[in-house]
Amino acid sequence: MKKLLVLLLALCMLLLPVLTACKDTEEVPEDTEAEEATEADTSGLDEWGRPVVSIDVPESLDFGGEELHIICRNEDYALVDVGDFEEQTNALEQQLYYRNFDIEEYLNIELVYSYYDPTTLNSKLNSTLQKDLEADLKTYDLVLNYGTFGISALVRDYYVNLLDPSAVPYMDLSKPWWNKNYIENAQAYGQLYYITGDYNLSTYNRVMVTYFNESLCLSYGISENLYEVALDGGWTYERLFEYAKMYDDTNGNTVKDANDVYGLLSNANSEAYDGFLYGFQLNFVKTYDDGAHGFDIAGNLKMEDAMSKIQTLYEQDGVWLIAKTEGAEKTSEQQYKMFAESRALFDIDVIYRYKAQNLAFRDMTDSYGILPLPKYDSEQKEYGSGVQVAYTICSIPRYSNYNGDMVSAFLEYANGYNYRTIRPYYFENIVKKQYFSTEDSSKVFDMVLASTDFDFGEIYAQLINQVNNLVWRNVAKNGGTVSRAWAENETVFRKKLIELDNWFYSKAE
Ligand SMILES: [Ca+2]
Repeated sequence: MKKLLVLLLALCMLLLPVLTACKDTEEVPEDTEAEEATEADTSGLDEWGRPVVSIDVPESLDFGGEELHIICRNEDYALVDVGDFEEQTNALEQQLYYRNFDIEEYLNIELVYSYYDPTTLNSKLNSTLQKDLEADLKTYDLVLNYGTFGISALVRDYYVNLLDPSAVPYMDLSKPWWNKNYIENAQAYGQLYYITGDYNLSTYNRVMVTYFNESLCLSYGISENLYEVALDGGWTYERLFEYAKMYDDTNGNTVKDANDVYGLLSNANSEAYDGFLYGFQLNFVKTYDDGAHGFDIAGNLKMEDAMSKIQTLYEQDGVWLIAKTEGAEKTSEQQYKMFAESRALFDIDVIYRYKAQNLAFRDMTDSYGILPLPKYDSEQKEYGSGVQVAYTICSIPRYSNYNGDMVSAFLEYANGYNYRTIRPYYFENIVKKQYFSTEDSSKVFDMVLASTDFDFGEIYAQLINQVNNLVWRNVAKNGGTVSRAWAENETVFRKKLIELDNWFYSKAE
């Protein structure tokens, strides 16, 4: 199929002087379901009540069949961004595959991909890119990187400032397909080097939620409608705390093991703790009026109390924590299997971890749903949701002759395209109908998405002496207090944050 398209494109280019409207004459695979989804009503809203917004990337653009080379993450769950599915195994993969044809046709480009491991600051992805940038080889036009490691100092000096309209003429960050909260929290002194938007379905997939097994909750006497509780704003720490006491030695061997039933299941590698930062509306870092950043940790009584709450929560009888509970495995496989096999009433995890987890949940006999992370207390007005640090960020490498027109047109068009078609297709037809399947669960899902938040301190944690690990995750997992962890590392934290701010400031000059 792709070869055919390339041939058509080549033919088209030969005939270009004659065929002025080359783009309109080509045969490309039709994306009927998604196309139907774009039809607007007269009120200016689409069928899901979202504003119909034009993508202002002119159709007259023509990059002459040039390759747009994307260096990207090789992990299974991040492939939904680039959608390079030569062999599609489901409807979403098919939609994404055809989307790419449409984009290639619209801009007259050819998408090319290189996949590397992105999972450290010095990852293969970052080091490969760094060598290429240093030698100014111009191999890559666009980078799709792992959120928490993509900000690596190896490559950041070579990135285009996305807030400079002359550098990215076709990007319009006011459009609804760009993640405003990320943009607001990732920038400093008018500099923004990373961005995430609707093109990055993997970012949505990393949103943390509380799953609950509806059938199991009923059989263990939880009769209240948890969706209603959540939608009425009543899903709080206190409730989850009560449920986390529930434990049933179902195999009767008087030993807590992975075959029993637990009130609360999660993963001490990250998800058990990270989401509560946002659920409780806490930030590591605040921004001053002059644009500089400062910590909001020392003397933060709410953060200290929140830590104590989380530690107490996970000490309850009915808790099984991956990588923490005695006898538990270290990786997430046991977590998703236990939930899928009805071994837990509640489970704190991301929307989509990877394919095997997703398939196991969809194959479950019991019905399950999602709730947000609980509120700190009933006084808290809104829920807060966090995105686990493995979300995807996009950057444009600044070679001496990088093609800002082409990459910005691609990013704007791909994000706008996903906003119009892929995102509603994914959310409405797949996530809501296949993952969650009830209308109430869908409402909760919308509420969760509407409350997602980023924190400068966590976005750049790897450059701030791993502040998220040292004052939060490790303390929650291993005991101690936020204030002690802060005191032990305060000097380095402050030094690193100033260095980071200074770096941003130096780029602004
Ligand atoms: Ca047992």
